[in-house]
Amino acid sequence: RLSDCHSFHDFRRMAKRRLPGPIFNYIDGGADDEVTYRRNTAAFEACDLVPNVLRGVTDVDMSVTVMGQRLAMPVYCSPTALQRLFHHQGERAVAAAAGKFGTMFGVSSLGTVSLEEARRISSGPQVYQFYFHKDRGLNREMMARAKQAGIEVMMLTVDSITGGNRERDKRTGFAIPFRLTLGGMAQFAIKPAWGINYVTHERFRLPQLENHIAMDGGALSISRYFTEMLDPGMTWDDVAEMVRDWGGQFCLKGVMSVEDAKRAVAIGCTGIVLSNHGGRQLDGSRSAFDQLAEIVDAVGDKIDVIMDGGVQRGTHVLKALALGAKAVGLGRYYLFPLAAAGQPGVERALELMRIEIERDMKLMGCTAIDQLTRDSLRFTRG
Ligand code: HOC
Repeated sequence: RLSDCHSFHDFRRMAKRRLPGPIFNYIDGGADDEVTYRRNTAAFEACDLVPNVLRGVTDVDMSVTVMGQRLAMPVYCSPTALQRLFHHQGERAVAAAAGKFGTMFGVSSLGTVSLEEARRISSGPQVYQFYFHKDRGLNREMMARAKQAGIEVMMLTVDSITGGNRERDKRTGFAIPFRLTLGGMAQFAIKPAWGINYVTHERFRLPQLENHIAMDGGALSISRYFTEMLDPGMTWDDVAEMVRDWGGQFCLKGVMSVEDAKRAVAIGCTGIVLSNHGGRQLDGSRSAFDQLAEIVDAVGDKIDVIMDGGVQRGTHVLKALALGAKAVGLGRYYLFPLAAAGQPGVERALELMRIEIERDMKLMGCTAIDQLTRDSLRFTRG
């Protein structure tokens, strides 16, 4: 039951019980040996908090401003793909829940609800995340649709010009739409709640892409999408042109080096998300948290630095903010609750995060985010 879920781990277990194995493992998995995936959370654990006491912490304000958007809490729902595969409410649930908590929601170009519909549902600011396709017309179309829909922040993912080696997906044969192979049917049989949901709700769609890919000709694998549709020849000049064309808040997701962060500043980006794609792309890549201080020191006064990866606790968020992140992105943290229970699940997860952040700020002796500084951190292990 939802009321028995008190943490990320409880939601993950509940999602695992409800989802067919290939779908659970698609969300849960990382690339190669999943070293980066594990490191993302371990990095937070290698950092200790040093609290202050007797500071008068009755009222806590956890709001932040990032890329021109005021957020009631310092976390937002990062864009993630294929959400209606996990629960029929998909992006609708996440958009509505994020809005209720006064935070930002990211809709993906691989989303299963149209960006226009998601924009109508979410009452908070909205990010539109997209990839750089070989088909330049498609890239232009995505930007034009986003502009028309009133999207506040464009986010181009730059760490995925080729697909990560997701061995769990290879073993399970994960592809979309979910295929009714023998193995697939067995999954329906053992996970009836998910199966009934999947077949009784509207057809699975990728509304941002459907005029450009043939979904009905068979299943689409992640590696096929990346290798056939994305342009590995993308350069900084291509992105500079997009930033100019957009003319508003534009953020690069997947920047990890100081050199690239400086280039993002130089071409006029207003934000960067330090991210290794949840450990799903380049295994062995450093965790965003470990890389954060270096990047903030280099460009933090010129651009908004955001991070994501492995965030499961309020204390993880506080550690990232103390190092200088302007906000923190959540991925699996809300996807497992979505899979487990739809919108009420996402709402409960965001509520738990809000309560944890408030409690942890009080225990740290802080009443506002800018009181969290590097003085409160010690790196003792790792
Ligand atoms: C069929 C294409 O960001 C991930 C996503 C990208 C999924 C591509 C799916 O899984 O990391």
